[in-house]
Amino acid sequence: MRNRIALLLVAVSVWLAAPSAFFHFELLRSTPANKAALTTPPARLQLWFSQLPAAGVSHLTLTTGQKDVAVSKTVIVTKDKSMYVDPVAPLAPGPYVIHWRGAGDDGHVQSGEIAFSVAAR
Ligand SMILES: [Cu+2]
Repeated sequence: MRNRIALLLVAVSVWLAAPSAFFHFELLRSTPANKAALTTPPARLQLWFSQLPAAGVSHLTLTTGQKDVAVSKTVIVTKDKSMYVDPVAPLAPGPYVIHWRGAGDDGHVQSGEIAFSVAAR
């Protein structure tokens, strides 16, 4: 009986915790995809999310891993819950990291990284 109650409590707490975990603002996909090895420099870096990125807190930056790389201002696309930046100059061969930061409906700020590389031609 004790074990059954313990099991029930675990089940209930998992169920209660689930919505916040499942309905957070989260990254769904990106172009370039994470770990992509590109043969041509991307003209646009675009990320799609589970919720509309809130203006003000949501943005993208690009680095080589160490140094900042110049990109346009972050543009939020309402109709497909995405945001993007365009590199201001063609990206030289090498490794890159897109750093994203954003929040959706509940205001919890989330962040993450997408790594990709551009091959020498
Ligand atoms: Cu949340």
